[in-house]
Amino acid sequence: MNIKEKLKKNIQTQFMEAHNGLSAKIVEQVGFQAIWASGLSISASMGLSDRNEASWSQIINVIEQMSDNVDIPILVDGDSGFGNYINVIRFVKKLKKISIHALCIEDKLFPKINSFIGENQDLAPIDEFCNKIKAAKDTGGNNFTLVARVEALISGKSMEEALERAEAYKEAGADAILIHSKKHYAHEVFEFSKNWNNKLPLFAVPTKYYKTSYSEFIENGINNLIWANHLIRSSIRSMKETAKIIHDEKSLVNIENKISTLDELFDLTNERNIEKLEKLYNSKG
Ligand code: SPV
Ligand code: MG
Repeated sequence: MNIKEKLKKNIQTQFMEAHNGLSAKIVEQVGFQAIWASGLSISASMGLSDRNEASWSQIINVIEQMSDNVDIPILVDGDSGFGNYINVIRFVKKLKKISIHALCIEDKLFPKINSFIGENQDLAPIDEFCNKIKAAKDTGGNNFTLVARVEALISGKSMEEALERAEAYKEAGADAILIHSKKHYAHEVFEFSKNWNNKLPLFAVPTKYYKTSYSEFIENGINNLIWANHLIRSSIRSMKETAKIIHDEKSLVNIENKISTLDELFDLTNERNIEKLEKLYNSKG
């Protein structure tokens, strides 16, 4: 089911972060029903900051690897739209060409800075951001989903401003609102939800308020959760540990049982399937 239908039917959905073809496959195999193509995680996997240091064509390249490898829908983190409405239009056109039909854009400036860095980041003027939403919607067409991300709370602005912005983005045609927060408990997200009163489906990103339970989100009217950076963070920890042990011990003895087997790797890369194809198309007689 695509993201638009899920939102229409109010289906509870967990969007798991992926940052390349391999992680996207793992997300799908584990059973998640949707992927968050995280700007932070994709940039990090390139060794780059989350400040639009990677060009959008580099991002498209990675997202295409994901799209090629999975059937579940992908919600793309489009940062602040990679520029103005013109860049948004081109980005949406490109997404459609690689079979991706859902985009999230945030109401910050270009280049953006990751929301967890610094305080009181500047926000985009409301009318300018609304024009980006309209441009994305007009370009995307009926099957395209546009999630408008409100950065007011995480940027130290008031609840009133967050609600005012969300209302404007709804009027501009957004299909859902992502309300971002870096508090350690979800109270401001829940307060937003209460005031918002189901006018559009809500997304939350519980990175900082990670102790809040799934059922609390559902009880508070938030059906869409984004686990935004947990695969890249787990791979960083794991790669560091493995590299350090091999470096220090000059041996694989204490590593072999801690890492995935080669068979697990070959499963993920469809090696067995290719062996079948070999028999069909590459036999010598
Ligand atoms: C991302 O995953 O890139 C996000 C979420 O935008 S956050 O890092 O929380 O801003
Ligand atoms: Mg991001």
